[in-house]
Amino acid sequence: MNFELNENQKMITQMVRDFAEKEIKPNMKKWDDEEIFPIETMKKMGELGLLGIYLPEEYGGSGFSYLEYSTALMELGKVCGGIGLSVAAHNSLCTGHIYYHGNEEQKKKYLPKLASGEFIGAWGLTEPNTGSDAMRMKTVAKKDGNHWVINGAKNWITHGLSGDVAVVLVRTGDLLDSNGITAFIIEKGTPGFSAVKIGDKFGVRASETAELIFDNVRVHESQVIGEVGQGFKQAMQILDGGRISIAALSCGVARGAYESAVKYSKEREQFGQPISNFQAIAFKLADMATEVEAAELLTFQAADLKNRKQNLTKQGAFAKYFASEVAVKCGNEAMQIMGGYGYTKEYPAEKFLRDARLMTIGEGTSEIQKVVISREILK
Ligand code: COS
Repeated sequence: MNFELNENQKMITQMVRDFAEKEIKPNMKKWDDEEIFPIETMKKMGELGLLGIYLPEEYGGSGFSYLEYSTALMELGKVCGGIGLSVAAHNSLCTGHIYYHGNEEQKKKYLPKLASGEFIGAWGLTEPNTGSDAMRMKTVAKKDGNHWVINGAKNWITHGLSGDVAVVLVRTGDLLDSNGITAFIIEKGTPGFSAVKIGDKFGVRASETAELIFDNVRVHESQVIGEVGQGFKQAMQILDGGRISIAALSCGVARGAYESAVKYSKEREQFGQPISNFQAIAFKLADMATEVEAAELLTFQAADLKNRKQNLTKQGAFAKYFASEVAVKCGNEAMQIMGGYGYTKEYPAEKFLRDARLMTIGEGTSEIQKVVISREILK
């Protein structure tokens, strides 16, 4: 066991930090205020290799592992949870689904474009009436010759509007049949396939969210990922990996909030001294520091299991559940330490708190993580 960052992780930390300083920090207030998804910034992250970070070089990727991927998200989360969420969803969900379950032809066709940022990826599982209960989805595909015809809708889809390609989970069998759901690759511009932006979000406002609509969308059978009927199980595996990315992002948000609280408490004076001198504040910082460190260790443990192709259902849920709750706690405590200033947009605490709140909801709520964990430990 080695708890040091490896050389690649150190290099990525510096690279993402430099990029964030130059490209994200100067613009992120505008993106957040106006709910702008900065697609050009995404493309630049593609040029840096952040959009295919764990893909092998043969598919245009950077050839790193989940440790480096997690490190990049931790660094992005310290700056902007919205940008981090877009990078996480692009890599883990759409790109990951094609990489782990697609055939060679699909991988060669889509992965280099997703890795370079030429294509932005979206992934659709959730529907307006099925969130945690994903299996009960209603979007349906019927076979018609060598095509499938899809009807229905998907909700809360990151990059639903700007995505050039989407992986979508659709019912092809009976309701509640775990072998009755299939994954399809659908390209933007396919007739009948449209999207509507979902606005007015509380946090992660620089990340685009939309509803996808399917109105007799004809998709060739060559766009099916893996076997017909295996989509639900593929999606569960993809979420196992995706939860590592949300955990990593949560660690970044938590650390960002913690570091801003440390800085503020050393500068802010009350009763004739910096407020960090008071145990009421110092103990809050001690709790935050301990929990951020524990969240990072859980995240790297899950990433290491993923790298070694071990089952990580339980550890991915541990990491996602714990890290996301720590992010909310750190955002909240940072705001408390900053008092009235923390309650304004001039100080960073409120954005960390708003961004953190999504982490306990997206890719499975904290309650769903506890369902997954309890099922695993009681098996
Ligand atoms: N990896 C591989 N297969 C898995 C799996 C995993 N992690 N989890 C479940 N499966 C398989 C099961 O083994 C089962 O297979 P069989 O029917 O052949 O036995 C099948 O999938 C159905 O699983 P299960 O019976 O557990 O399904 P449930 O309907 O009870 O749902 C939960 C399980 C609640 C865990 C699932 O619906 C879930 O994760 N919901 C949250 C969805 C979510 O995170 N949405 C957010 C998306 S935002 S991007």
